[in-house]
Amino acid sequence: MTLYPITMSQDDPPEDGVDVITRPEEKTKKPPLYKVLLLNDDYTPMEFVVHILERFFGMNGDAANGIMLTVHMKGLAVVGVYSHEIAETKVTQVMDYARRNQHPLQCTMEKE
Ligand code: TYC
Repeated sequence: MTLYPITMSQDDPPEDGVDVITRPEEKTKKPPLYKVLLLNDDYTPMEFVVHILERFFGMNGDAANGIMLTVHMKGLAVVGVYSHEIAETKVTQVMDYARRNQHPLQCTMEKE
């Protein structure tokens, strides 16, 4: 009697009697996501932060104002969740834009 590995179909005989059993999770692992965080400071003008959120995170004025106030009151907020590459680009764009405009605004990312 032939015993088949559990991942193989009974219609499909093993080629040399050996097969690797892979759990479904290992075959279909999703790429990790990253939160982009905006941090509060005492100097960056509120209107500038609202502008950043509209320009780089596609928010409308009301959403941008609400998130800016959350950062102002709580110290930080998540402003978006992206793949590693997109999150890194957003952080760089915000940091460069703030620096060019001489504001100390800080933006970071962390794995979700
Ligand atoms: N705390 C700033 C002020 O009072 C406003 C501010 C909001 C700064 C959000 C940074 O990410 C920030 N002018």
